[in-house]
Amino acid sequence: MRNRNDSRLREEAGRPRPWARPRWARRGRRAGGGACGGTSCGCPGAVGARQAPAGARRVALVGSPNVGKSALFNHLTGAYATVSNYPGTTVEVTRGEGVVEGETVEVIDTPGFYSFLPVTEEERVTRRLLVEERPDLILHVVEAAALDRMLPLTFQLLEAGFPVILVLNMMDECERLGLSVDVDALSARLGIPVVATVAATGQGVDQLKQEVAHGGRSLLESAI
Ligand SMILES: Nc1nc2c(ncn2[C@@H]2O[C@H](COP(=O)(O)OP(=O)(O)O)[C@@H](O)[C@H]2O)c(=O)[nH]1
Ligand SMILES: [Mg+2]
Repeated sequence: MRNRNDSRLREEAGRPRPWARPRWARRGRRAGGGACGGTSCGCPGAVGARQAPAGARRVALVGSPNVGKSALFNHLTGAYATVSNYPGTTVEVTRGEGVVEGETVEVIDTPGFYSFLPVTEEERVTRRLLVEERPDLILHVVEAAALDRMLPLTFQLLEAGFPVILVLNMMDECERLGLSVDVDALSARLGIPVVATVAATGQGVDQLKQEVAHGGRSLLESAI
């Protein structure tokens, strides 16, 4: 016997569902996407309700839009991620857990950020997150071929007192353009670890994990 609601269901199946989250936002089993974005309502997706392992270091991926932050986030984290609106905003922040040399760390994929003088809502959220949550380590992700344009933010992050690892992503594009970067010289000049990656293939991710495990302080500490 046919259900009398069949035709209505068929009609609705073809319509876009405004409440449906994109597939990438739904991966993992933990609840995500708190509708309120608040911290005190008990909504499982709210930022304040996330369950990071007690004492886990927070590692934030920071940088301009489209430099490969989310691609690196996927390499650094496992199958579980939580997507939620930052409190009081409609801007989404993704969090996950990664394991580096046996240590579980919380990894945060922040919205696109050009500088500490924010223009967009996304930038304002990232600045708030950096100020309020004070991540233990920043992975400043830049497009290797546009290093000169993106390096000023590295200095701003260092001036703000964050331990920083500079991630030169999209090295494949850099090479395709016939450009090369002396990673060791850059690292020595800046006094911070610099890691070259191709997030599209995972190249350099193991080295990045090693640097994260060492806290990004190796060169700074040896310089003191
Ligand atoms: N060729 C190349 N493309 C990359 C690399 N990393 C990321 N991408 C691509 O660059 C685009 C932006 O990446 P995404 O991770 O969304 O950047 P985000 O905005 O910083 O999070 C996507 O199409 C990625 O597939 C890389 O190392 N090489
Ligand atoms: Mg992204």
